[in-house]
Amino acid sequence: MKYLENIKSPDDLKKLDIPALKITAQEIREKIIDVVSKNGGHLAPSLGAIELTLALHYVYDAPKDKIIWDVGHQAYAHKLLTGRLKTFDTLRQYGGISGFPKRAESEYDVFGAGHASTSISAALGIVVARDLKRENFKVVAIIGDGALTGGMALEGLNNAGHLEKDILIVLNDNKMSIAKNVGAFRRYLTKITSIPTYHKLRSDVWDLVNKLPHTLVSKEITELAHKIGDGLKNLIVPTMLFEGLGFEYFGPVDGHNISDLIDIFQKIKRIRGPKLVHIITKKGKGYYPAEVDPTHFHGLGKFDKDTGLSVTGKQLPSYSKVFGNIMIDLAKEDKKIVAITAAMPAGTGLDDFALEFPERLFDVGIAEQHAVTFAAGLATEGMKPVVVLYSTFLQRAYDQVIHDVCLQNLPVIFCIDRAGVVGEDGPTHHGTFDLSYLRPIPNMVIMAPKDEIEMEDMLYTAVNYGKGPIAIRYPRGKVYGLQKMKKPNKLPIGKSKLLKQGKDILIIAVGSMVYPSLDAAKILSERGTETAVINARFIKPIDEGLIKKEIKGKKLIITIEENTIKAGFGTAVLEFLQEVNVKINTLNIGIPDRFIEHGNQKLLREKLGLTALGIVKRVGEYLNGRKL
Ligand SMILES: Cc1ncc(C[n+]2csc(CCOP(=O)(O)OP(=O)(O)O)c2C)c(N)n1
Repeated sequence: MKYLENIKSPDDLKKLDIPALKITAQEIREKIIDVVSKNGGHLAPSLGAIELTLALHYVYDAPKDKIIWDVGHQAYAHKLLTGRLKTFDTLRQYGGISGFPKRAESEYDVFGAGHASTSISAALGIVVARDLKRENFKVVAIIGDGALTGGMALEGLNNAGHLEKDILIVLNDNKMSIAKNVGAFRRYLTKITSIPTYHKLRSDVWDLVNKLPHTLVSKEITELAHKIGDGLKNLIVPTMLFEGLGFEYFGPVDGHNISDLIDIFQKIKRIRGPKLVHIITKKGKGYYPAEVDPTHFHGLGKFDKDTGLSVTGKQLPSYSKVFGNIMIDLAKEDKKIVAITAAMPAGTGLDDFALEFPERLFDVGIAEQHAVTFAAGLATEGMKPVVVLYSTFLQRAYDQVIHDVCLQNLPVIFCIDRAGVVGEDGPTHHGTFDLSYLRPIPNMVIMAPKDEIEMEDMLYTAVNYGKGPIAIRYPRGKVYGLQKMKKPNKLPIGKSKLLKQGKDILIIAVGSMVYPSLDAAKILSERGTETAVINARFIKPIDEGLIKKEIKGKKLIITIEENTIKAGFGTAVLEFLQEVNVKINTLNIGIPDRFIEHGNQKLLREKLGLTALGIVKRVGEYLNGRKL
């Protein structure tokens, strides 16, 4: 390493010339590939944003100037240039640095991220605060073409164009979301990147303006340049969306050409008002396997950096994959089934479904809110819409779930992937709230399967339910590898299943916690505490009949769920016990009332006590602490 190791802060970067910056870019690339190959992470987005990051930190003066990342999965170079080279090896590991910008981690991480489409709104808030406080610094929001498909980004653009404040938005356009980016916006971006004549003429005009001394760039001259630009534009392009919204549009610029990027940022720094620079980048830039397959290398686990091949353990499929296969089987039988994904066909296991039923798979972009209301519309016409979202991203569409689906009691099927702790992506991505946020909504039915066979039964039940909204939540990770022996069964709504009898204590377990509970019950029973286990299956409605029957004579009722302990399944059981006025010892196990850090999924579950031994320990502590 020639330059990178001497860059302690962006100030050190400013001493380098263009050839040195190019070498630094290469060093950053190598470091990122090396660490991500060992720790997993978001490789392709970060590789595509290296030159952009160098140019931004070269021209702007962070942390005084504020650089705000969207999603933040492309910010590895930013971390390396802002004092985190030494800790970068710990990326995404428990106790190590986060895979996303995190305010607590660095003063350079101005705004935490993980979910898409937030950067413009956050940056605009900072801009308005700056102006109200009469402070003087620059604010830059970076957003990808994928994240721009999110409604919130458009709300931010709308507001920023209206307020006419001094803000720069960098649109990092690599034509990719995680999958290929889709939508009318995408089409528009392609259109404007393919009219070079206009952009060339236009940038000549701006070049001229920029050649004038700073003091001479008056409002009048800027306006004149606008007018010339507009005249050219009207000759060549019918509409310019960003300009129509009040942004000065610059670009398209080659996002891997450091000197061009520095040049344009230096010029733009002198122009006040809302500006948007459109840069064109290649996802995975500089690492051949990632350039060829940017979707796979978007975010991945360990891999061999020489070959690009994943280093995988046991070859069991994931819940998402099994889910996708079940969807195909069900859709073959039932033409009304359609699937909706918000920019995640591969992550949700729907990529094969997309091949099999291209006209029945709707990738709506990063638009969870729209996905839900779009599904509601489909349901009013008798279709069977299956909305497949990660638990953490469904949070975005809460009002749509309540107002558009549940209030109208529409039969939308929610398949909620990545429920529970997800691992290295950390608190922005853990799916630890869905049971709590869905449970209070009237009409909603919520299920959680203990394994892949039950997931099939639940999906079959859901698509044949038809009476209203119904949700299935399942975890990130591999299935158990069980043999499918039968056709799927329709489950009676709200019925749990007693899996093991025992006279002393009762565990009622939800989804991913059922097998650990059975193991715990075995250990407890061997130690003399006979433990019964119920597989809850339904979080709403709960099986009041079975609970009432099975609590009889028990010394302790335990609930366990991979969800926050607040307002989750355990609370539902407590509410029921209170309703029927039963006084009994209860222990609710789940995720404590705090945001859970990043780290290996298995390790996190161990630390949270969401394992068989964890359950045994908690029960032991409880029994020792109380006289039952
Ligand atoms: C609200 C939300 N939905 C979905 C995701 C999952 N996600 C992470 S990155 C990404 C694609 C972002 O594409 P883009 O903004 O173009 O950045 P790129 O990865 O191409 O650099 C998606 C869909 C998310 N982070 N947030």
